[in-house]
Amino acid sequence: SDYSQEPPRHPSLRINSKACLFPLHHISFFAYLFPRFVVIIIVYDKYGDGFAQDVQPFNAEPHRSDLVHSYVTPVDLFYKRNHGPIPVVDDIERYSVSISGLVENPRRLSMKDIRMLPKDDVTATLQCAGNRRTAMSKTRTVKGVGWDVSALGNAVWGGAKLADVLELVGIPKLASSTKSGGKHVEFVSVDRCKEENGGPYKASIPLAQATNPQADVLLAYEMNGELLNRDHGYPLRVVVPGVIGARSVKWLDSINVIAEECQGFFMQKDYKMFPPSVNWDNINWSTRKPQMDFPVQSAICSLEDVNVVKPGKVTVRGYAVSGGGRGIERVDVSVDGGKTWVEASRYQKIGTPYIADDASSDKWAWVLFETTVDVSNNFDIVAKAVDSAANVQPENVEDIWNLRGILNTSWHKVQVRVGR
Ligand code: MTE
Ligand code: MO
Repeated sequence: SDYSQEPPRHPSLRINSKACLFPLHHISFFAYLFPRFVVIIIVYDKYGDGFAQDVQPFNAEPHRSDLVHSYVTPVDLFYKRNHGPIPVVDDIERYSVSISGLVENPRRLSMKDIRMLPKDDVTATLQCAGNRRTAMSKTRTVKGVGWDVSALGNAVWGGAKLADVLELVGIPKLASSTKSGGKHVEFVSVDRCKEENGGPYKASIPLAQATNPQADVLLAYEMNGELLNRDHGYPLRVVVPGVIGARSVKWLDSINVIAEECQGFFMQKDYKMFPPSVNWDNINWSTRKPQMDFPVQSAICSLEDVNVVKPGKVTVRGYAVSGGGRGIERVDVSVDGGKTWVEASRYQKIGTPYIADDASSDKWAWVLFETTVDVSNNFDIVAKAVDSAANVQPENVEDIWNLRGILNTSWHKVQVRVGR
């Protein structure tokens, strides 16, 4: 197959590249019509996420109603999040991943070497920390790509366990440090982004997680049983289950075992959770840790933000997922804006009830939920999930507002208006 070609992208994907607002080829036209507008655009870009890159980086999410048609999200519908142009790795014979840093036996692994290790299939939901950001920005402006509720997807990732890969360089399973003082595993990509001043995208996880076979961290070369395509990291990506998507580095180039966590932009100057009082004038990035586990989340996908329906039965269907391998214990649905609740049914395999922490449940994966409600007058439908550690979603987005607009896990509310 020709990997210089763009992979199949479902035509219904909503493209979120902020840049699309002002594609470069329109500027001369704008300049001609409204010279002042150009000044506005330039000021906008000073703060923006790369309008000058035209339609790069490519960011897209499916429509929410498409998301819950299947437990496993089809690859062409899966959200796509990039910080720079999508790289083309076409010479697979020459491709290799170097593993070095604070290790006994640094090595370079070819795809052949990686495929020789036992293959693992892990069903895991990947969720962008910015999922549901658009709703958060309605309270107070935040900085970042606007997402509805679909900046996540559930896939079956196939690849080698990172714990097995690290054994090849002399790091045993369940190690929390190496002899030479390595405590973190850094993943460096092939792609280049402006936030790293033209350097590669990178992130790290603790060595203890990387070497724990139960943590299921993968170097994945398959997605839903197909060869990983280049939107999702061909030829090889990291998948860190239960953790915000930003740590699952695509187009892996090298692995460094290091003493301190990765000092890259996306670990140190982004993807951190700040309290609502912190703004761009008083922010001190070093006061917070990089976000890792995802908190409990859910959203209604069978309804829009505002719906006009006929009186009668309405199906409420959506997803619920938590980080850190915490399963979903319960999903509550309210038709009176959160005064009273009913419990929705949950499933992972269609037709089979989901039981949290059942040996057959996919602990890194979402559950879909469904319930039917009677609609006779106007009301708000709300969903909230409870995870296996009894964590509950917060009610109000105001309480968790943060300047980067991450981790909006507030109760998901939609309006239903009765029409004829
Ligand atoms: N890896 C690289 N190399 N470059 C990136 O821009 N984006 C990250 C992560 N890995 C990114 C990356 C973010 S923020 C997310 S949410 C996921 O990839 C998105 O993965 P997907 O595009 O396969 O859905
Ligand atoms: Mo993300």
